[in-house]
Amino acid sequence: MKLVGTTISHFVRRVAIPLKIYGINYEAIDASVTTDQAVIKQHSKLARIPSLVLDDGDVLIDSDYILAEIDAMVPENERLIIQDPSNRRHYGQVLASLTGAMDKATAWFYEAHRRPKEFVWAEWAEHLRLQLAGGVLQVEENAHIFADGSEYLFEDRLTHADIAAGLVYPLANMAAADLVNAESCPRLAKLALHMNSLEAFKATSPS
Ligand SMILES: N[C@@H](CCC(=O)N[C@@H](CS)C(=O)NCC(=O)O)C(=O)O
Repeated sequence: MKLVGTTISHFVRRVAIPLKIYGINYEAIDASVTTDQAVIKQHSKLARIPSLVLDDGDVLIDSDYILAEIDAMVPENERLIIQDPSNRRHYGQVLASLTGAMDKATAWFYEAHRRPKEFVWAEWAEHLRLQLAGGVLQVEENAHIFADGSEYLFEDRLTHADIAAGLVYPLANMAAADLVNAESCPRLAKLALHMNSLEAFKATSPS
């Protein structure tokens, strides 16, 4: 199995972290969308990362779908998902907010830092920055739905929602510290610290 994409990408780490936690071996192909397009396109003409090349040659794209396939490779009780169906809607909405914020982090980064300076549309960059912050703040504001006193968001167990929070909170805090910080987001700030101390987070850290 090969995971295509640099771990600078939070979407690639979203897949790499569960692979590590599940103990599924894979070869990391460290390809960047800015410098390694040819390598990325060999596996997916959509030219996005991550893609996961399975041993039978099938190529999976899109982190949500890749995670669904990876989850199916491990016993049900080990999957990093909620177990209680009554949490399905909240879990889905929290994940959608966090991965939506990840999308906005990528878009903001490209708009604000990748474009030649003379082409930067400052108002749009600011809009994207506020969307990134908004996705994270929206989850914090719904903290009342989370398991009381637990270090995790749902069911006192590690899920993909905790992993997404651990990845996107630091990005939002970096891009929008005026809005997303330990004071405005105590629950997510603490969770992100915890997540980033996990071996699987450290092992996939780009730095
Ligand atoms: N929805 C996709 C988003 C992946 C994504 O945006 N990847 C970025 C890197 S962080 C990328 O490949 N960008 C290049 C492009 O979309 O052209 C997923 O969950 O995998």
